[in-house]
Amino acid sequence: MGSSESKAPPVSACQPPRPVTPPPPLLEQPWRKVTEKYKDNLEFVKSYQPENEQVKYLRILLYGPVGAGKSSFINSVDSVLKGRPAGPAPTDAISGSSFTKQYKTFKFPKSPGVKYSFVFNDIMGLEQDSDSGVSVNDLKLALRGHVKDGYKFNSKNPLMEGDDGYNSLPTLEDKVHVLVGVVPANAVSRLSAEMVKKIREVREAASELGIPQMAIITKVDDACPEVKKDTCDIYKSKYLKEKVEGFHQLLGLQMNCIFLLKNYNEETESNDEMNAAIVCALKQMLHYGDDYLNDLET
Ligand SMILES: Nc1nc2c(ncn2[C@@H]2O[C@H](COP(=O)(O)OP(=O)(O)OP(=O)(O)O)[C@@H](O)[C@H]2O)c(=O)[nH]1
Ligand SMILES: [Mg+2]
Repeated sequence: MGSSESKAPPVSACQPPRPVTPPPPLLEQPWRKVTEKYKDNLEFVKSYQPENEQVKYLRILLYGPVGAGKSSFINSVDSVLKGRPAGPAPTDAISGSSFTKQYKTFKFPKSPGVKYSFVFNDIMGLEQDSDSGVSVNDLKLALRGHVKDGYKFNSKNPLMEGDDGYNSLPTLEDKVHVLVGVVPANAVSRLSAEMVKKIREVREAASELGIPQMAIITKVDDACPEVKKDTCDIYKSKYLKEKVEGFHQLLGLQMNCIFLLKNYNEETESNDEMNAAIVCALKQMLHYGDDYLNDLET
């Protein structure tokens, strides 16, 4: 018996390698707290009025790659304000080129005949080729308020002074007060060099005009299975935090100007966790835009 025991191979040699436990995909605490401030943030957004009396509406321009969720974000804002899914901006799941073709201002109804004091401009998506999608030139004109509402973009013929869609005498209200880049989470590390160049060019033009800039990272549900299961974990996801850091490094935007969210697309009911992330981003847009408008006055 003793000999059979002594011949037994060392225990460690018989055991299969111990499986390595992968690190948990979620942080214990969210790195940005959005849910507990939701009601206050919503109240702020709903009661917002520009301090600068030269403008009735603060203007936010969305831009970004085709299919990023720009129009969907406008619908998400409307959904939060109405407390139910809503969709004033048409969206599309399958078109290879930009579904949005026109420059359009979206206002949001507050009560009969009254609108909230901020508007969004939806725009054609950016594409990597130079002659498709919205041209960087048109985006620069939009920043300065030269693009008339309803203008239909033509990728091959950018807008020129003298064209019907050209507003030669823009007021402060026609100009953009906050510029917001929209990029899906899964696309952050896959943006082509051409796309990054276009985004940088637009950012530089906005910086020259002193226009504040932010970004929203959409489709967090597509990028992170834990978030797909439970939307309240957006700011706990390590993977999504890496996306924010990656975007910060790629384009130089400060981390506190980059927001994660899921747009309303498949929901039939309002969702407070989704709303909290959307409103947190929107509140910041209003703060930055308001600071910009106030700085013009001083
Ligand atoms: N899963 C998921 N789908 C989204 C989200 N946001 C937008 N989508 C979907 O993505 C598709 C494109 O969204 P759009 O809002 O049309 O994108 P866009 O940036 O306006 O695109 P263009 O107008 O073509 O430039 C639609 O099918 C949306 O329903 C999101 O947060 N999560
Ligand atoms: Mg669109």
